[in-house]
Amino acid sequence: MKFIHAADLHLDSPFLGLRDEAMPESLETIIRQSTFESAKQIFTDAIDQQVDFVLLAGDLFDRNEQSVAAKYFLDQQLQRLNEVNIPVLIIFGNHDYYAGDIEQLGFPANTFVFGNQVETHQLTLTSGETVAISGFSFANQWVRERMINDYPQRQAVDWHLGMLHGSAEGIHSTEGVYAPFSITELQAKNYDYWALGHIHLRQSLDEEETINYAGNTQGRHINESGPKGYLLVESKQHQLQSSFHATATIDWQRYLIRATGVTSTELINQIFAELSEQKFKQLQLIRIEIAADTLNDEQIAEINSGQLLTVLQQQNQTIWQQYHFWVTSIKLTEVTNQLNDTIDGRFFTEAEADIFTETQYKELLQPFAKYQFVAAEILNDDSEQQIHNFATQTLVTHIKNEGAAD
Ligand SMILES: [Mn+2]
Repeated sequence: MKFIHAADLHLDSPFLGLRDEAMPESLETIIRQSTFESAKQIFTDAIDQQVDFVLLAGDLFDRNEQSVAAKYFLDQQLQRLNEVNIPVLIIFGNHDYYAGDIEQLGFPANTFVFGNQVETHQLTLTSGETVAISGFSFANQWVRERMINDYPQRQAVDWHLGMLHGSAEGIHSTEGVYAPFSITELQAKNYDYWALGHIHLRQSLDEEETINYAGNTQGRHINESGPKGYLLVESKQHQLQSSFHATATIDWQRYLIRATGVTSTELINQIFAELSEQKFKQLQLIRIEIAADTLNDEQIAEINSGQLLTVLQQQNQTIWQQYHFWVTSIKLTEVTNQLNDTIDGRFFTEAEADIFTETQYKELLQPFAKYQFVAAEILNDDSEQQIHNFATQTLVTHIKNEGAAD
């Protein structure tokens, strides 16, 4: 038996937070196409590798109002596999929940979509082996029940696999808690493999690596960096072995700079010199992080006002195709040390603990959070840290200027 396990394709993700005036149109197109390109490679590999079947564990679409582009794309890809008789099994997740008639989706004959209750679909492989696959699709965005309770015990087949889009307890993630389960509950079913979806960071939950989150297929922001793709699962003497295959066309990364010059021109030149030296093979979307203690006040002000980024990106427009990188943002890091130097550190720490609470932060941003694309940008750990850094830096600048006036 050989199959592909992929999840969280998020086809046609809009990459809303990324667009700015400076970004060249051709780059924007590449980014916009990236979720499609990665998915297409997975289907191509399925054909080339002659897998027995493909499991797609939820969030195929980025949102439940599926774009025509995403639907058209998926239809085409399913059709490619239909032509070579490779079955595709789909569950829908919290982003692409579906409660309608599955027939209405118009998928080709090779495609099986699980309904909103846990059900088991059986396949017989060309080798004669029998495979049972249990799963369910989200009917709405908010499935909070322990759906794991409805999964049957292992059946009398050669292989029994589970597909589940949901949250493993004890795993930290920024994705919400849906259809929760424990590893013990999964193991109690005695299945041979669990194809999980929902958490975008690829990981195995057991030592044998048969309970896996495949992770998403294309990183969509700085917190989804690193290689993204699918798991190829193969049987060797009735043991299953999974291996990761990268398909994403774009990667994200933080790049730390310690400034060596004193002017903004020197800083910009340094950033380009260091990034060009990396000789990236794949397109990188880069967040520059500059150690604040290596900068002077003027440079800090030029970064905070966004001026440095604007000039940097204008330059970046002319070389991104040659060096395969685009700088999306510039942030300051290591700012608290400076603050401790300037005022009583203990006093600041106490005030900080009162003000920078998660509750305060969420309350402050709540009015904006009703727009889903805004919520996705601001209500995560990372932006909280950014705002924190920015506020700290602003405070440092103010205090320093106060001191200078005396
Ligand atoms: Mn997802």
